[in-house]
Order: sequence, then C-alpha cells, then structure tokens
Amino acid sequence: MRFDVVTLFPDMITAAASYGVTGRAIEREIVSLSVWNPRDYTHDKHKTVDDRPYGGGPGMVMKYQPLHEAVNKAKQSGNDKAKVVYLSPQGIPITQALLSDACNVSQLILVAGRYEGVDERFVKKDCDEEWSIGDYVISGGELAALIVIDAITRLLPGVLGHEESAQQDSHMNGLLDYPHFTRPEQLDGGSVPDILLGGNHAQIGTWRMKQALGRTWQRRPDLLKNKNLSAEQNYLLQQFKSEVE
Ligand code: 9D3
Repeated sequence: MRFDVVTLFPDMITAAASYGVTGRAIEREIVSLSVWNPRDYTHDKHKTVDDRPYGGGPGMVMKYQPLHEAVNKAKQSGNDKAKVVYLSPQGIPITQALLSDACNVSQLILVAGRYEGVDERFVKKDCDEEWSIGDYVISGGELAALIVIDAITRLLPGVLGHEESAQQDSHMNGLLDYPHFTRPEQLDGGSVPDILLGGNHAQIGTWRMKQALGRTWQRRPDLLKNKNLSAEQNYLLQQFKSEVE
C-alpha cells in the first residue's frame, strides 16, 4: 500500500512515521510513504500557499492551486486508483471499521490542512472523502494523517508478528482491554491478583474476560450497546456488577 501526504510540514510526517511499527513496515516495503509540499507547487516569488478568506473574518485559508498541483503530482506517482482524503474537523469520524475498509485501497492520498482550512472548491473537486479523528481541536491535519497511517499499517498482512495479529482478532474485540501486570509481584501501588499467579489458564481467561466486560461497562457503556454478549459473558458481567456495588 502506498501513502502520500500533502502537507506544509513534510518532515513531521516522515520523522514520526520512521519509528516503531510504521518505520518497520516502510523499511520492509510493505508500505511506501511520500510527502508533497504545496509550497513546492506555487508559482509566485513569495511561494504563497494561503490567502485571506472571502467574506472576512479571522485567519487564513489554503489556496486551491498549490494543493491541486501537489495532489496531482501524488496521483501521477501511483496508479490511477488513488483515494484522496482531506483531514478536517468537519469530516466523518474515523472508526476501526472505516480504517479496515481503507486497507483495500492501493494508494491513499492524505491532505493535511493548516490555518482555518482549505478552499472549499478543493474539497469538492479534488477530494473523495473528508475524515475527522474526533471531536477536539488540533492545530493541523498532520497528526491526524499520522494516526490514519499508523492505524491502517497495523492492519496490513505481514506488518505485525504472530502474537500481535492473533490479539487483533481475539474474542475480546469490541471491548476494552483487561488490566495487565508484570514483575515485581508486590509494589506500593498494590499486589498482583492471585489468579494471574496460579497458572490455571482457563481461570485466567475467564478472569480477563470478566475484567474486560466490567471495565467496558464502567468506562464505555456505549460500546456494549452494539454488542451481543454470550450467556457466559452476561453472567460474568452480572458478577462484576454485583462485586462493585
Ligand atoms: C480554532 C479554529 N476553528 C474555528 C472554529 C476551526 C479549526 C480549523 C482548523 C479547527 C481546527 C483546525 C485544524 N484541525 C485539523 O486540521 C484537523 C482535525 C481537528 O482539529 N480535529 C479532529 N480531526 C481533525 S482532522 C484535521
């Protein structure tokens, strides 16, 4: 899969993506990452990428032409099946399901805005979709593009090891994770639950399922609404509830 990011801060993208899972996927050529700076596609001597908003008001707006040419260069560098996504607070909120779907695209061109945003004609004419990372304000689209690249890369075949891949489609999917512990056994912050020290893997599995259900119920009840729990899961959750009350 190929990622192209249109951004005024290309180093932000290449630097962050060079670490960890994404860095390894790039090294191993499971994904490729290219960056395109709209400033390189200006034609005036001041390399102007922004201008004042029609109608007045605060802030600046990214001009159409440099964005248009940068996206076209990104398109020319791939096949002709690119999907162009503009990252903005007005976009549809990304979910794991939306990102799973995006795995099947051979080239994803992500456009990161700065200032108040981009000329709306660029969104309408040059972009296929508009995505948001959630209901909070960040300063530009770069961190959003990095989140999308990271989340999609993890889903591609061969990127994660066997252990991590198995965890990804575990039976606890759609629930929050259970609590984790490692050495030492005793800390000022408390001790490790006895069940985890006993080595009975059936009991450990049941305990973890109960914790995952309980925490999801406490912290993210919205996630349980869209989930069909098994008879055993319902029993474990009732048990959890009776123990907190
Ligand atoms: C304070 C400026 N806001 C006026 C109401 C508008 C605004 C413009 C540009 C708010 C944020 C941004 C920059 N944000 C992004 O580029 C962005 C973003 C976000 O802020 N939240 C959630 N997802 C995304 S994706 C890109």
